[in-house]
Amino acid sequence: MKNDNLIIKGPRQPNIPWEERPSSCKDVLWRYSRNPVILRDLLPDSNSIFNSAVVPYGEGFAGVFRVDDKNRRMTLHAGFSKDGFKWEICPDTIRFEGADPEVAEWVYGYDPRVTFIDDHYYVTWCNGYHGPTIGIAWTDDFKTFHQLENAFLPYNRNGVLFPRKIRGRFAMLSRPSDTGHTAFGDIFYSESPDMEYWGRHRHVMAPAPFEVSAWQCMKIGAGPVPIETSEGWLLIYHGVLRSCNGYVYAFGSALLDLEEPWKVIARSGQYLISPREIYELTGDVPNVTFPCAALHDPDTGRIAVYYGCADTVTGLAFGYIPEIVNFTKKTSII
Ligand code: BMA
Repeated sequence: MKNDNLIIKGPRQPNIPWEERPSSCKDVLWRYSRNPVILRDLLPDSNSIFNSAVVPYGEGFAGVFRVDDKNRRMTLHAGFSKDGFKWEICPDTIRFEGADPEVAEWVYGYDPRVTFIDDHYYVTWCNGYHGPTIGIAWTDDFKTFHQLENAFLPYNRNGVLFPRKIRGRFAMLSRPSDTGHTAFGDIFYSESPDMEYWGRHRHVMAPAPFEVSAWQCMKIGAGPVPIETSEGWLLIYHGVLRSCNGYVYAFGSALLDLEEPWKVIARSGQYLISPREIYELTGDVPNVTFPCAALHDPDTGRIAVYYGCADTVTGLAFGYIPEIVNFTKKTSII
């Protein structure tokens, strides 16, 4: 591993899913040889399982999964795994408790993220309330989920919490948008004293100019929970290219200032992963790689990224954080 001086924060996780880089591979991230790791029909009624979030939990891992059912409704399910490869996903949808009745009515939910902050697991997801916005709930056991207020007015997507308070407040990235598959989208930063009232909004990043980095030229959105390093918050984010044959979703990386995360230190001009394998190129929505979670081990620098493939199945990719940090700086377009 290069960049031996990098300090990576977070609890030790020597048991994250892992496979070494194949000798033939020169890429910064490499795919799990047995992808997809979660198949579309893991549940009897599932049409697809993708864009999902996992975290270390107990002796193994837990997560919140985006399951589109055979009515093609977008639902959220809890799941558990001993090794991060083989998942047991609960057949019943998550029932959120405790919210004000006005926001508690379930319409749809998708693209969850899970963040452990202080002593709770917080779930954020794209929540239907007169259009998509960011729902928030917390859980301690992935059985009972306590729903809070939606963070923002619609329309908003890709709400991702930082894993600790910043300058004394909860912090979140999000992507204001509109009701459809918009042809625009910048990442913003917001903070909250209590997980309910969000403000002090700051602009983080806009899509890149087409001639500079085309994979991220139409819209961008935060992916997994940012990882704290001595060089800044490592953010993996998706970007969209509009091709003559439709949208292409790839992902790359950025480094954000630790105390003022709306300040971008570096931003990869190259993608880390772009659709290439058959399960990324073909499915309900072709040409989509969409990361929503990553597990990492600070001691070894290993990272395992979970990403949705073609809006149908879930894939895993592996890498070393110091190499991703170097790549971000080396290919930076800032
Ligand atoms: C985005 C979201 C994602 C989806 C992607 C590609 O706008 O809806 O859930 O993976 O489009 O269809």
